[in-house]
Amino acid sequence: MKMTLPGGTAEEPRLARAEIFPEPELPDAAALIARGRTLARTVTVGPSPFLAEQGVSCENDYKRRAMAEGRVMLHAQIGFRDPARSRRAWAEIHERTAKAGQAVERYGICLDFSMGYPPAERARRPRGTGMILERPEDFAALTAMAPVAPHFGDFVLGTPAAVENTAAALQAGATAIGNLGQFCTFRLPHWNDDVATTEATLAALALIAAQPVEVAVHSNLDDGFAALMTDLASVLGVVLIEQHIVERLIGGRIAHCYGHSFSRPLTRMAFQHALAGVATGPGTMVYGNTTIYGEGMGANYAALGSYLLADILAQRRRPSGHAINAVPVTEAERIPDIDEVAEAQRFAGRLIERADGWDAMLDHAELDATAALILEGGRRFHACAMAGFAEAGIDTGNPFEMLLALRRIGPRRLERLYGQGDPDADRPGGRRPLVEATTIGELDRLAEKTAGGLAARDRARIAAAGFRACVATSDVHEFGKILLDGTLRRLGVGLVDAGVSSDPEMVARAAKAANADFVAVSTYNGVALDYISALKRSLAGLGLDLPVFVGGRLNQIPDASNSSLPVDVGAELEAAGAIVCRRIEDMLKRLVAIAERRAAR
Ligand code: B12
Repeated sequence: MKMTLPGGTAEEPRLARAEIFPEPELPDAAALIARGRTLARTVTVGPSPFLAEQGVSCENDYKRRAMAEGRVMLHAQIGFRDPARSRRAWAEIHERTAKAGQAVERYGICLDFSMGYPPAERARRPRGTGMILERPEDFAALTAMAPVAPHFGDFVLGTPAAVENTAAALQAGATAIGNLGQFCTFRLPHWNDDVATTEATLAALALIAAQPVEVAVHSNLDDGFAALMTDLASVLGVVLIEQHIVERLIGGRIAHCYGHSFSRPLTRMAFQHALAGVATGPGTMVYGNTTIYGEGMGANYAALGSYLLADILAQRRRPSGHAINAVPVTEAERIPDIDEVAEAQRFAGRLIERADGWDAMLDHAELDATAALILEGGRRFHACAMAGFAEAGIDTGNPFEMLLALRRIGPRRLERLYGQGDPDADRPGGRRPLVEATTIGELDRLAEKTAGGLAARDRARIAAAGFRACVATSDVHEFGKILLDGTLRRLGVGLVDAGVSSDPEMVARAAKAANADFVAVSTYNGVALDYISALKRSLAGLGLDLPVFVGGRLNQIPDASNSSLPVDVGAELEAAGAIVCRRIEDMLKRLVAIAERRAAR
């Protein structure tokens, strides 16, 4: 097996410190750690019904007990804009699942992305569709509703408000706090100060590590690098790098989550086995494979059954402490309601019972060989990355530098540099993966199919028009854009990449600078209408009147909503002058028409 130490291919130049850290000086890591430790004298894990009822000091102790008993644990995700509704959900889901004999053990809380802004600034910042807890007491009011372990997963760590949010979560009795994966990839709208985000995150990590009880630092790999890497060995390499930062450099305990984008049962299970081989403590949860959900509820139940069965079998064979996560079948459309969450959990409970006997039908040799490949490749990836960082002059013993470097390098470049597959320019990640991570490959094949699905005459028209498209996303959801880019490229459309999580003004400027013919925005975080209105204003301000295509999840929570659920804003987007596309084919049809008009001129 080849070892590409310390990284770099013909296409990907090696790292250099000055390029990653252009600033003459970076904040002092030791001082930030000291800040977290000092805070830990007054901020500690508070009481919660879960800790009291289970008689444990932290969730990891409970998890270890369940692992020893061979029990598969359940995780549900909740978070409505309205905290009162979330409190009701906390109590009702527990009540209903307990009555059915399979109580949910833990809840993941979906805070809104606006919770990531410093508290004093939140009121004047944009909001998404998630939960907003105004005061620290609101965190504790939530966790007091039922004996279920609170997991504050999103928009706590990894944001400018990391210290305040971590303190509130700890005091509300949470002993699993995230999301380090988000730190690496998420950008809050109009927030450009990644040094301040890293400072807050490091201080919060130190606050967690200094707790007298074990508190897991949660990292969802799909929120971080896994979603955009093409090789599961690279993903495992990232696990080892994060372990190095949190455990060796800060003295905490990390717990990884995976699952959203792991669509093949074999590699889903193999990754779980490989992860179990390197983990130092229990995992948080294995997330539902939500990328295989579509609009049909019956089809989504089949998807739910397929990934849950793999997760149950993996936990039975190699208990890793990951609670399984039955995602309600309505999730592809909108934030699921309380009944739907409870129903999905009942499904999972029954499936655990029905999973008996399946293990005997598995090909363990294939499973173990795939896990070994991921494990071995991951270890080499880690070794190469550490050597490459050191060679570039990044201090691998300094957690601030390691965190900021990871964020600035990003998943694609990290994989091109240190991936262990052979370089292959025709592959999406620039390398032939050891064990393919399904999503990027699938998107590439789907782009081929979408472009190929267009009549030859229409393809020729689009190609002849010589279009230049300015493509961007409003938030972290990038798959729609990857599919769009791949489809347009195959149709001969020139691409102007206006980036991911790009503010409307940035997109308008990119369109102007590149003399684009149209703008295409993929948006998922429930800000579609505000975003498109701002983009149209910015374009007009630059004297541009370009077609603006928009697709993704086109909804928003109305200001006067009492249901706290988002509603579709397609009609309002049309009224604001955008071309609403439910599918990429809608856009292609319009492009053919525009090309025809151009040709006739
Ligand atoms: C994958 C995913 C993620 C991944 C994204 C990985 C990545 N790097 O891209 C991760 C795990 C990171 C993630 C994070 C979050 N997610 Co998410 N995610 C999804 C999921 C499962 C799939 C979306 C997707 O990418 N689909 C793949 C694309 C290719 O398919 P598609 O959506 O059907 O798109 C078609 C068309 O819409 C079109 N299209 C798309 N864009 C465009 C643009 C143009 C111009 C055109 C022409 C066409 C077009 O192309 C496709 C084929 O035709 C959806 C649920 C679902 N099943 O849809 C939730 C979902 C979008 N996420 C959601 C949320 C809330 C979040 C988080 C806020 C959760 C949290 N608390 O952390 C964060 C986002 C944080 C932020 N900064 O905004 C919500 C959005 C809620 C809403 N608006 O009502 C959803 C709907 C889940 C839910 N029901 O709660 N997510």
